[in-house]
Amino acid sequence: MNKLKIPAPKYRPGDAPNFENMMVGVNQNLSKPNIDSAPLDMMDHALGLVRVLNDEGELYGEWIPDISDDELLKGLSDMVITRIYDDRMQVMQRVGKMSFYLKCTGEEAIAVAQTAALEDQDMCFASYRQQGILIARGFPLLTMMNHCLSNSQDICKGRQLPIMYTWSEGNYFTISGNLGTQFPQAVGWAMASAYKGESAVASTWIGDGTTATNDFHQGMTFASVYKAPALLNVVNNQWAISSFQGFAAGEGTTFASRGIGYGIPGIRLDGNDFLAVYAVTKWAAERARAGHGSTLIEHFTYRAAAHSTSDDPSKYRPENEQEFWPFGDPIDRLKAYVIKKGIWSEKKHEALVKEHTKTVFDAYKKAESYGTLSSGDRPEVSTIFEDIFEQPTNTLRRQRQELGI
Ligand SMILES: Cc1ncc(C[n+]2csc(CCOP(=O)(O)OP(=O)(O)O)c2C)c(N)n1
Ligand SMILES: [Mg+2]
Repeated sequence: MNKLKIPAPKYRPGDAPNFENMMVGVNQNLSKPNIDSAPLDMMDHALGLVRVLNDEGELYGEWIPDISDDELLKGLSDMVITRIYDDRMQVMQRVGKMSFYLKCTGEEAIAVAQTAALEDQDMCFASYRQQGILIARGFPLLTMMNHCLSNSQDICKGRQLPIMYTWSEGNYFTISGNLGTQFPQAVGWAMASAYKGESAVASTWIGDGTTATNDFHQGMTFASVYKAPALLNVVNNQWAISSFQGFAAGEGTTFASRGIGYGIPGIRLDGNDFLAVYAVTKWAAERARAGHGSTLIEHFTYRAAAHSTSDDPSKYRPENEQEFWPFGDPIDRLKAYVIKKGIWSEKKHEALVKEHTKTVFDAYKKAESYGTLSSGDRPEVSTIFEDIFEQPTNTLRRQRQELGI
C-alpha cells in the first residue's frame, strides 16, 4: 500500500542529541581539484566535507589556504564584532526599541571568511543572515543600527523590516523579505558582468529551506546554461524556522550534490571552519573569473540561536542541541588556531572583546539619539510615497490627498 513519507527530525525537545555517527563514511580529506574540473569528476566534493582545521585544531589536507596573519586576525575580529552586535540588537528588540531582529550566531565564519576571500568589486546578494559581510566590508555600525531602530536616519526610511540592509556603494544588494529572490538575481548580475567582459563575480547566499523555492532552480538553470561567474552558496544550518532541513529534501543526500544535475560542481564544506570557507571561496571565485562558471557551495553548519526574535526553538528542538554539534563554534575554533600559531593570546582576545563591546555600545547610544521604535523621531509619514515611482500613480496621489500630506 502507498504510504506518504513525512520527514521528521532526529531529535525533539527533551531528547538527548547524539551526532556521533552523522559523518560516518563521509570523506573529510578531499583533494583540491583544478579550477576547470568537470562537475562529474567532483562528485566526492558534493558528497564529502571539505575541512582544513581538524577536531584538534590542526591544519590538514590539500585545501590549506594561503592566507596572511593579518587576514586571519581581521577575520577573527570581524566575527567577534558580528556576534557582539547581534547580541546587543537582540536585547534592544526585547526591550521594545525595535520590532524584530535575527542573529547569525554560529554562522559568522561563512559571511566573514567569504568576504575576506572575495574582492570588493564582487557583488553580494545575501540573505538576512550574512550581516558579517557588511561588517567585514566596513559598513558603519551606526548605519546598521539606525536602520534596525527604524529611526529618522534609517536608510530604508522605516519601510523595511529591520535587518533588510542595503548598501550599493559596498556592492551589497538590498535584502528582500521574499526568500530566494536573490539567487536568480545574482546569476543575472553575473551574466551581465560576463557579457560586459568585466572581472567581477557575484556571490549569493540562501538557506537550506529556501532551496525548495522555484528561484533556486531557476537560478541554477541560468547559471548552468550561461556559465555565469557566480558563487551559489547554500547555508545549511539544519533549520528553516521550525522545519528541519529534511523538508527541503536534505535527508539522505547533500544540497551540494544538486549542482551535479545542473552541470555545476558542488562542494560541501564545514561552515564552522573559517579556513575551509575561505579556501573553497577562493577556489570558486578563481574558477568563475577564469570563465569556468558557477560553483554550488553547501556550508554545513548549525543555527545556534533562534530563527528570529519571533520564534522559540525550545518548542521544536532540544534546547541544548547546539552543544552537541560536532563542528564546534567558528569563533572558538579560529581563536584556538591563531593562539596555537603564536599570533594571538587569551589576553589579546579579552581586550578585543572589550574594545568591540564598547564600540557597539557607543554606536548604539548614538543611534538611539536619532530615535527608536518606541521613542523619538521617525521618518515623516509622507516619505512612504517617495522613491517608488518617478511619477506617482493616480491611486497614490489620491491616498496622499486623503491623508492630507
Ligand atoms: C517566499 C517566502 N516564503 C516563506 C517565507 C517565510 N520565511 C521566512 S524565513 C523562513 C525560513 C527560511 O529558512 P532557510 O532558508 O533555511 O534560512 P535560515 O533562516 O535558516 O537562514 C521562512 C519560511 C518568506 N519570507 N518568503
Ligand atoms: Mg536554514
